[in-house]
Amino acid sequence: MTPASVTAGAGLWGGRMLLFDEIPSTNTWAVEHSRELGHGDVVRAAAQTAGRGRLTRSWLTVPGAGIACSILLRDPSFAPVAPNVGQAAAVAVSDLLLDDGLPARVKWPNDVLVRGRKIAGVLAELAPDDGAIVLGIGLNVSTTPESFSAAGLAETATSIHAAGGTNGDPDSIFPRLMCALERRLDALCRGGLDAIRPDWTARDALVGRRIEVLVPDGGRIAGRCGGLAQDGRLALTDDAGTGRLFWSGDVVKIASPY
Ligand code: BT5
Repeated sequence: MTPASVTAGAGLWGGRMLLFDEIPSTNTWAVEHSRELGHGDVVRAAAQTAGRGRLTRSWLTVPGAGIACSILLRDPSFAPVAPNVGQAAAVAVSDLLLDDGLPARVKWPNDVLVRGRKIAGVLAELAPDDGAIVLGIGLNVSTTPESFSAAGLAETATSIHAAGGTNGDPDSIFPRLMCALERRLDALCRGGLDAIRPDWTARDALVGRRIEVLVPDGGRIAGRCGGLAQDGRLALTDDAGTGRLFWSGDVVKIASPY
């Protein structure tokens, strides 16, 4: 499988953009071909047939209606902030949406919501071959409510168009996403998570709310969300009053503020 086009300088920090018409998953391709990719190269596809979420979940990319891309990060300056690149990417996507007048919020670990519905997801992985980071972003641009319904996402997903944002198409929005991403990733490398955290907190869909966290062993822990900790973990005061921090998990229930 080879890209339909490769454009020098169109990636991040002068990297290349490799564009596919259709591919199973940009993250899978980038992980498998990481040795052929340089820092800032972007793998993008108009359609994904097997888009992936975290764990074994899937990501819907309707052909021509969304942005699906993966960015390769190889510069050593990313090593200390590797656990936080997904959070920087979620804030970058929310920058773009807020500029279009949409009330974008971020949800730990790295989702972007508009009015409680998911509009973008982020999947950061390590390429096992060479330790580079593959940062995947899926953003719904013109996906229709009918397409979400057909995928069982009628109640939980939205797109820029469905939420009443710009009429731009994925191709016109993509360069803006790249700019926002480059800016936030540069800030993360220079200043660590501290450079991102204030904006994350201002846009946090969870802080101060009663939430339930589904932890990797299958347990559920309920309590009041304390927001994003200094290292990127989720802070929670559980119902027994004990402070807890989570590196991974899923927030499965969000109630109104306490
Ligand atoms: C994510 O996982 O949200 C990460 C999504 C990353 C997608 C990008 S696209 C480019 C790159 N290549 C890939 O193959 N992946 C990345 P997670 O937090 O596990 O959420 C997955 C869940 O979101 C699914 O189980 C569905 O419930 C829901 N979902 C799937 N597709 C969606 C969509 N298009 N919009 C909103 N929600 C969706």
